[in-house]
Amino acid sequence: MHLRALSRPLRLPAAALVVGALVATTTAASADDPSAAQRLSVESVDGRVSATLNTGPDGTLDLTTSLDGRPVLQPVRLGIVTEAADLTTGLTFERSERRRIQSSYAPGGAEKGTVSSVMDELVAVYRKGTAGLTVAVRATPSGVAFRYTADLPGSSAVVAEATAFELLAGSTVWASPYERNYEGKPQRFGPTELGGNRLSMPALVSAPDGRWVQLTEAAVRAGGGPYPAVRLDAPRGKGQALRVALPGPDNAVFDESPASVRVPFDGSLTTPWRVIGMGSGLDALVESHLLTDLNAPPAPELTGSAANWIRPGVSLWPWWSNSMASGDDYLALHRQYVDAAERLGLPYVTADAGYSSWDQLEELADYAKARGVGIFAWMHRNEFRRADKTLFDQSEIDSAMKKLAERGVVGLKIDFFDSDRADIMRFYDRLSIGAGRAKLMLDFHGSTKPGGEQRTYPHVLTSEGVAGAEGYKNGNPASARDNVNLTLGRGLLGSADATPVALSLANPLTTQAHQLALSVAFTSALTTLADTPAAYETWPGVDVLRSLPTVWDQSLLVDAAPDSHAAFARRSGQDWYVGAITDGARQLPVPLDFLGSGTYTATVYRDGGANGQPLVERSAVTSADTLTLPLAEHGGAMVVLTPGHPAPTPKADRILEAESAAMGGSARVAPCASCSGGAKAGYVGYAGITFSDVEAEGAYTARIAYLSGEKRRLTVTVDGVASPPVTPAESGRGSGDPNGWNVPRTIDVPLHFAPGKHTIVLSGTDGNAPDLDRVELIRTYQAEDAANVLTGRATRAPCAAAGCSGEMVGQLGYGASVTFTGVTAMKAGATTVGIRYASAQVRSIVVRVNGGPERVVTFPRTASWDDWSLRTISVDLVEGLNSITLAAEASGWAPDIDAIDVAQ
Ligand SMILES: [Ca+2]
Ligand SMILES: [Ca+2]
Repeated sequence: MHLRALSRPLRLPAAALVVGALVATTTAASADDPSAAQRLSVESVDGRVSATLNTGPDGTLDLTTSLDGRPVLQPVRLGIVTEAADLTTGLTFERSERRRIQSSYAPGGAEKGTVSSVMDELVAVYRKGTAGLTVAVRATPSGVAFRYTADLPGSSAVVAEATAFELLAGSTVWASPYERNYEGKPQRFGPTELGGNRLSMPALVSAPDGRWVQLTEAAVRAGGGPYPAVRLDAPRGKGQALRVALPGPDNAVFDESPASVRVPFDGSLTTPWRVIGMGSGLDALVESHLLTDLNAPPAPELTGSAANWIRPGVSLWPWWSNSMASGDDYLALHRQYVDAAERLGLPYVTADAGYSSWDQLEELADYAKARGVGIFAWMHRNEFRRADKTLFDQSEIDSAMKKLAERGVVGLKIDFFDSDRADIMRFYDRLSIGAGRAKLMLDFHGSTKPGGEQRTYPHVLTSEGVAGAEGYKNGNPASARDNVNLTLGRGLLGSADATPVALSLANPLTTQAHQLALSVAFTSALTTLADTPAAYETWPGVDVLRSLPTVWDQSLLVDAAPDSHAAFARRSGQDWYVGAITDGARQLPVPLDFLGSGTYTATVYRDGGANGQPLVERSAVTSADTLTLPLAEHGGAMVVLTPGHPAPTPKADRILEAESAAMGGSARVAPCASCSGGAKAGYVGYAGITFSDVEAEGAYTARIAYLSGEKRRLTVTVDGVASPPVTPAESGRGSGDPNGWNVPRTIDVPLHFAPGKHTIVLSGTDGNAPDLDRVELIRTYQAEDAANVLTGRATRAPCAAAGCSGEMVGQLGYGASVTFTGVTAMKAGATTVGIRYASAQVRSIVVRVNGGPERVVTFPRTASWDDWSLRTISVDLVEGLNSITLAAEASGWAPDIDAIDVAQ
């Protein structure tokens, strides 16, 4: 149900309203006796929360609220001021009605399942001359919400809102100083410290008796209004009051039209909901669904099977850890991330600023789509603005969204809203509608806070409005304490694109386990990971990143206190994830009474591993157990609880750690928190580092993980024979960036080994080499190998082009095939196989492993028959020898094949 303005005599629908598969019911309205209208009360269904509208002798209005019979705030001053009428005083009661609104609904965002909601509503209509003010108040077990509707003849404008939350004496507040992009850090304001501050919502209030209040707003950027998002101002010397303030001229950065706090309307205007969340503990605020309760249900085309294109998930994101490449470098870098997303089983890559054109985005989207990866494309909000700098209307937005969807991207990250003005709230609404029509998911950046709009627009997976990892790039990173307060503040409003798990840091303010825990402590239906694939792929926490849920069936608070620590337990299916973060060191008990019956395996990622990396521990637990997590200062822990026992962790087994090599010349081992093993070799000069007695035979790709804040050449020598030197791209965030020495990237170098044991040296070519983390040896099997079996018209042919080695196998048509007979697996199980191919047309290959079932894999087009690319698939191998057959379909053609890479 979405309540419209109640400017006319009330006609409230009484019948059940079917919304998709979910049902909302509204009881018949009943009217109050006007003679008893100085005090109108409404109570929540469980009787714990009540709210009373009081009319003062001078026609002022206030709202008293209570939890369990005791107030959590002083009376809330009500009213709004319009140009035509001051609706804060001189109001006379006209009529009221009340009803119960019950619904079961899908909450959207990072929450799945069904929420049951019961809200008891009181609607009171007041008059002042020809003007009307309607106040709707809802009491729910999670707190109280209210909103205004102003009715005036003709056109007018709201110029101020009188709403003021007066706190109980002795209350403490946590809130961020107001910033248009909501990237402030929450601060603590003691009882005498509030005056003179301008704060962002939400404000978290600790009442002197230990109960908790959350002050925020709901249904701001979806429907209604248009009305601005608001902040809370604490007047000087007025005790502890937080007054709702409309955004001022400093918010007029967007469409560059004249700045004003005016909120114009014609006839009738309904504000967003003002929300007073309440709880005897912080857990009640964590478990509340009050914000989504107050939003409208989605349109039918955004529900059920019609909405199966809305797919929450994890995204890899090059922007944070790389200097943004442009042109071909941009494409090459993003292709690497797509390949890594495919290897890690992650659904998305976020392509941030730096692409040269929408054509390039389309090329990337094509490349990604063929690998089962979706692209979120960054867009400046000005893409949706006319040449005269006014905002697109709905049809212009619909048209732009359609064109973007045709480029093959799955979603947009729209940036730089930087305004809370009413027209911008309506702009968010239009963008959400347009994206829904084009089947594009959204991520709002530089944005206002959410207020439960995820229910109306489930395809808006996340929004920023939070001090995330980008603070490390702009020199203002969030501390451990900031993160604690953010997860208990902004985090409770819904999906927050905080871009967690930042590892490649010269001066981290938190531990790596803390960074990992942020991926659970914050929720985000699109979870964008900050760091590089090279940092993650051999990191002790990689397994949890591979399978990280981004939507949750249930969320509980384990324990928390602002400024100190916060621990959340979230359920996905039968699995539970605990994310705990802390400022000071502590032993945190986690009673596991939320678990189901039977034994679970607890995998704990905690502080205390070598070189700052997380320590991983496994144990069998039941719901009767309590885990005690040792959290370091600025630390944290993640616990994954799965029924039964997990399979052993698959691991690439041919990894040569640089820190285990013999150090030559000036080379020496250095700690590196985002490197495998937590260490690297630095100061690698001409003498290099040497790996001895490496058993290998045949062709390999050496995937070398390196770190380098500047361009340096590297030579790889096998048994005294040097390969051509390579020049890896700089790692880090710009040329000469000192952080480049903490950001691992990889480069592939082909190597060939005769039978036996070998000596491999990595050294500087003409000075020092990059710092070296590791070498992963990936076995390469050439298609043209004499041991392979070719059938039909398949033919070996030379391939001189770059990216192809030796010969290739072509003419794969009409069932012709090449069978790689000697593929050796060190262990059984799912294995990543890369197929090096060229195909100027989109073609398919029929893949068969060990004579088993056929699987048809489509290969994207390459630029020409001399342009070679890699397509990665996962196949099940047996331990020892395997055969892999790549065949053309019976009546079609397959790409030319150079070789396959087997990553074990
Ligand atoms: Ca290493
Ligand atoms: Ca070849």
